[in-house]
Formats: sequence, C-alpha cells, structure tokens
Amino acid sequence: MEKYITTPIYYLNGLPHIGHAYTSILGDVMKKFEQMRGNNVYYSTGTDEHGQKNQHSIENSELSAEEFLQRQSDNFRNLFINLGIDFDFFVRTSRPEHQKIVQEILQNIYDRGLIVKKSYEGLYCEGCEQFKKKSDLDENGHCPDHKTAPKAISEENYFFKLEPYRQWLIDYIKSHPDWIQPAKYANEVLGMLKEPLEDLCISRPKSRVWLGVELPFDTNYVTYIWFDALVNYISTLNFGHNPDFENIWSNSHHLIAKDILKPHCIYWPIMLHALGVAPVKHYFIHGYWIGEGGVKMSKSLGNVVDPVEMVDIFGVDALRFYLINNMTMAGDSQISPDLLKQGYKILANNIGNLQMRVLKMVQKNLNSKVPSKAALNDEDKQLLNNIAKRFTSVFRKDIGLETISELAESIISAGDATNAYFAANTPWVLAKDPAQKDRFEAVVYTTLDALRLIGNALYPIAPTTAGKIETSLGIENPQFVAEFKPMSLAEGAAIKVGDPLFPMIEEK
Ligand code: ME8
Repeated sequence: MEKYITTPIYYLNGLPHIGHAYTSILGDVMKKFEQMRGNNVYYSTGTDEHGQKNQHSIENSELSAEEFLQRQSDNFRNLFINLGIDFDFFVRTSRPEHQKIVQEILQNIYDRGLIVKKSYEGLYCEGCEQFKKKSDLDENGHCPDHKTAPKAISEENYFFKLEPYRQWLIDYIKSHPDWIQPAKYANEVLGMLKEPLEDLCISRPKSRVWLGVELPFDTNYVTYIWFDALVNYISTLNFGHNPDFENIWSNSHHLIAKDILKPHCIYWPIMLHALGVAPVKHYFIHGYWIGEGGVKMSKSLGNVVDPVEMVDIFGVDALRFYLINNMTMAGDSQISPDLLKQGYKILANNIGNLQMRVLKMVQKNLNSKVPSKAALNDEDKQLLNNIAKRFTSVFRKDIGLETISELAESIISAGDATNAYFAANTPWVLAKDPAQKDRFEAVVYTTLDALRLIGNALYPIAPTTAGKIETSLGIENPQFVAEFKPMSLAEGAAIKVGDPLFPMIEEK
C-alpha cells in the first residue's frame, strides 16, 4: 500500500533550526519504518515561499526575490539531505505548477459563490500570518506566540465562509477519534469550534503584499499565505490532473507541531470539504523543542541549538536518535549541547562499546568468525526471543508518534538487556578456559545475534549506524525488513572490526 507523509513547509525568513530538522527527520523515520514493513511511502517536505514575513526578509536583503528564495530554500534542502532525510519531493510554493493549482482551486470555489468581497478591519500578526481576535491576545494585547502587538489593518478583501462547515467538522472529529493524534489536540480543536467561525480572509492587496499567488479573479490581490501553503499537500500530488490522486490521498498523514493546529485542523479540512475532497487520514502533532531548563530558545539567551553545529559534534545518527528518543508525548522537550552529549553517551555505552568489545573478542579468540550457535542454552535463547518479540510487536503497530518513540525505547532496552547478559556471563573469563569453549561461543553468538536484531530495528532512526552494525557482523549488503528472527546470524561469517560507532567526542 502506498502511504503519503508530509511535513509543514517552512518559512524562509531564517535559517533552518532544530525544530524544522526534527519534523523532517521524524517524517523520514516514519518513511523508513513503513518501508521496512513493506509499504511504499511518498514523502514530501519543503519550503513556504510567499507571504509578508518572507517578503520583509527579501526587502531587507540585497538579493532579488528569486535569488533570496533559492538561497534560503537550498539551506533547508541541503540540511535535510545532510541529515539523511530521504524525501521524494521537495516542495517550493514558488513552483509554477503549484501556483496554477492554487488558482484553479480558488476559481472553483469562487465560481460556486463561496467567496465574497467586503471591507474588513482587524488585528494582523505578521509572525503568525493570521488575523487575531482580541481574545487571542495576552494581557498586554500581544500575540502570545510572537510577543508582538498585532497591527490594526483596514482593507477590502475576499473572504471564504467557514461557519457553514463548523458542525460538519465537529461531527467529523467526534466520529474519527484517531484523526488528530494525540487526542488532547483534538480536544483543543473542538474547543476552538465552540464559537462561530469568522470568515477566512483569503486575499491580500498587492499594495501590501506582492509575494504571493495572484487571485485568478482579481489581479489586484494575491492569495493569503495559508490558503496557498496548505494547498501544497495536494498540489504535490498534482491535484485535478492526477487520476490516481484519491488513491494516495486516502492514505495521507500530516506531521506538524502544535503551533499550526488551527490552519491545519480547521481551515484545511474545510477547504477540502468545499472542494469535495476527504480530509487527510491522520494528523500527528508533536510538541516543541525548548532549551535546557525549560526556557524558550532565543538568540538573545544564546541557547539556540543549531542542527548544523550539532551534526559537526555528534554526527547525524546521534542527533536523530536524541530527537526521536527525547520528544515527550506529554508536552515540550528540552535540548542543549549538554543534553545531546548525555544522549550520545547513552548510545556509546549501550550499543557502541558492546559492539566493539564483542567484535574484538571474536577477532582475538575466534579467528574473526561468527561462532557456532549449537550450544545456546535457555537463557541465551530467551534473551534473543525476548528482543525479537519486542521489536516484532513494535513493527506491527501503525505509524504514529507513540510507535516511533516506543521504537527508540525498545532499542535502548534491548541494549540494556544485552549488556546485562554480557556482564553476567563474563565471556572474557570463559575465553581463557578451554573447557568452557562451547559456553564461550554460545555467549558470543548470542551477543552478536542480539546486536544484529538491534541494528535492524535501529535502521529507521539511525540508518548509517544500522548499516555499520550489520556489516560488522559479516552481513553483506544488509536489507532492512521488519523481520526479527532470532538466532539467524550466519555461523562462520567474517566479522569486521571497524571504527567505533560512537567515538569519544573531543571537548570543544
Ligand atoms: O508555520 N520545536 O512555517 P514555520 C518543534 N510555513 N518543532 C518546531 C519548532 C520547535 N521549537 N519550531 C518549528 C510555518 N518547528 C508555515 C507552515 S504548512 C502548510 C505551512 C517545526 O517555518 C514544526 O513542524 O514557522 C512547526 O509546525 C513548523 O516547524 C513551523 O515552521
């Protein structure tokens, strides 16, 4: 079955930060997880290239709009490639094909009388690219997310009526309890739907915003950024021109953080409903990365975690593992170079050291060959069966945030169990006693086979490390599939002692 996974498309007014890296890594982990289960996945991520926020950054740069957007978008694309993210499509909303589909959709709903023109006065937060109600603001009259006062704006604009769809949306949420995950965000959306919905302003006069998709029915206006950006999810599938659209859309999954709940879970399903298209199949909504100690990351506090710097210090796989292992379902999660270092040490101690120790033993005592499994006893078999059973059960679950964090957790606990087994069986003592040869071989085989299972499960999160583990065990061209058959490491295979998986980090 083909699945479609998307991330938000990111604004280009700054460099990609750890939050952007996280959502796009998460999508990649989900893609690899599904591929191991035998499912095809089409995965899109990319950049949101219109709107007032991007426009101001262009105006403050020395570059033309096209040059600025290209440079900024490439920063994201290149980072994602460096992070091992295997996207199938990199969205750029400046792409003419996307703009054409936005215009076709607008014309469709305009022709059906769903858009009206009227004058409007409102408070606009540029950070959110949204009009705000007084009740949305904090006690100082500021946007609670951006801590800035929204601007009072009065202008003629085009509007799309949301209120007629409110009851349909409430009913849809209530009758599809796993549509928005975790469920607390479904409740948050239901809370937003308690009051009548204001008309959505879907245009911006070109006198104020020139960076956008021109309205097909009034060339004095561009399309509101969110109306344009949300359409990316279907323009990527060539909506309106693709006979296979429904097929893949019916298996679509949107990954977003909690900051963009309202446009995604209110505007977007209503837009689709008006077009006669079913909503996305699932939303997976994650919390925010914040600095160590629970403070928001900000340049002035100097606690912004730069993904490029973190990759330089810890490498791609350790960063990916930290992000996946430490995002809590309950709320926000903390990150800092020190916390990443602790996460790195867990990987080094739990998997890296074990792998190196056992491989060196095989090199020294067993002529670099995987030993026989003939003498495995109940304890050995039980360890391998337990690990295999746990991984099998994780890979049987549907993708979702909980499944992916359970995957990370199951890897660490398999590593802990194998380390405890290794320590209790003291193979370094057995190695010295010829009478214990069979026992020695059984303990080494068991440890190597446990590492093989761990390497396989690790693939979605840390693909390069997974490949290194399997190759070090004498498996050539490892194929990563969700099959965890214990005791199937080939006896006699030639192990390879390479560099440590997680070498000591130089103090900077
Ligand atoms: O909202 N922790 O773009 P954006 C976790 N263009 N994730 C974070 C994060 C953090 N601290 N900060 C950002 C936009 N993110 C629109 C989206 S989609 C049709 C249009 C991630 O650049 C997270 O995925 O502000 C969040 O939802 C997204 O970046 C917002 O990116």
